[in-house]
Amino acid sequence: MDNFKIRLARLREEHEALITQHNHIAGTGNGIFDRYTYPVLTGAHAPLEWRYDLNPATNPHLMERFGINAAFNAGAMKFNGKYVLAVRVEGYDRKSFFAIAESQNGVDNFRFRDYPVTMPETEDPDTNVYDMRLTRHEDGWIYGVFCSERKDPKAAPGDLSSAVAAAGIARTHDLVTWERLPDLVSGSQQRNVVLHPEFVNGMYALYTRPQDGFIDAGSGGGIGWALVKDITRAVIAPGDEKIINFRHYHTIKEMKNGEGPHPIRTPAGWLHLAHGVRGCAAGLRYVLYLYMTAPDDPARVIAEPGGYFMAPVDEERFGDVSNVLFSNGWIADDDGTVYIYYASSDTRMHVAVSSVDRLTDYCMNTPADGFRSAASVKTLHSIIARNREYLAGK
Ligand code: BGC
Ligand code: BMA
Repeated sequence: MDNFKIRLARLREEHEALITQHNHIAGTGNGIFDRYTYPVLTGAHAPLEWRYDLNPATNPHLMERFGINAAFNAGAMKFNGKYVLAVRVEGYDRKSFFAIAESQNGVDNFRFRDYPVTMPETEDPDTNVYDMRLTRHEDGWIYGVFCSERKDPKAAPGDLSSAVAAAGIARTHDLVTWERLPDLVSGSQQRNVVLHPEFVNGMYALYTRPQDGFIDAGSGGGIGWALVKDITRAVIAPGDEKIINFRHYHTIKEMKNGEGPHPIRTPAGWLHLAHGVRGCAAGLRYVLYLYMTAPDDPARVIAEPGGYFMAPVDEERFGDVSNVLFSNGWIADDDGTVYIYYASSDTRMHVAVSSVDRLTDYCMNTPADGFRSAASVKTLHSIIARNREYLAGK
């Protein structure tokens, strides 16, 4: 009993110290964004009430009864003045679910709500749900669009890993009670589907990522775009999905790409955050990149800086699925600050901070990918020559 009390007091103290740890900007940065030093959420941030039976009569050893493996790939929004994350929480059983965590300042003191989200199922229950994008739509609802994964009904006997990915759609007003709508119907599997916040030609607009198989994008050429009349029965007819941001040979998005959170409206156009994937001997490498589309046409690309915007560094490189940065949440604050919530290696959540001005400048003034080594050298030569000329004239 005494041992139980002593351990519980210690667990409480350690947990409280972890979630109240002050965060601060790390290093000098590259001028484009500033990373914060500590992860904003990890599996260890999950409340003790989730993980332990706290009654000494039924749990004399104060054992963990429900392990939380990771907290990652969170959707984000400002809600009632707070910075809110809809986190992909994953148990030791490899099932993920959504849980809301909130902070007053967006960079530390994120605290999970008492209960995770109860997401209603459709008549075809999801095996796993993950990577929710939050959109406050101009129709007045808050939407959560996420990946719903089910075992492939066509899998051969004994094949226990073939799966089918679809876009699950739910909506809420309070982030507590969710109404589940039918999954998106399109001609292919889908992951990384995102709802645009505004109506386009009176219709709902979706960023999609058509894929031939569960892992391979295959002939799905990149990030797609489709208009849907009725979000309560979202259907993309064959031929109505067009690719707006393409994959290319020998780039950071050679193998796959996908929209991150919904884009941010800026005076110069829509600012998009996406992920790009390439394959290498060590497996898939996921990095983040930005692109911009026209103010009056969110589907027309007007700028795309070459290469990645953020890639995993230091501790970010390691985790359950190493060498992965993934983001499906950012918040543009009223003062123009942008909080970029990104996960590293399918394990933990971090924040980096920038501004609408800085990210626009980055998109407009970073050289585009020239697709060849010689083109990169040419770009570098012109930067160096301009610098030498400027410095010599001072
Ligand atoms: C995992 C996702 C992953 C997907 C494709 C799913 O089973 O839960 O994290 O993105 O497979 O690899
Ligand atoms: C994907 C995503 C993420 C994950 C990544 C790396 O396909 O949808 O859930 O972060 O793989 O495992």
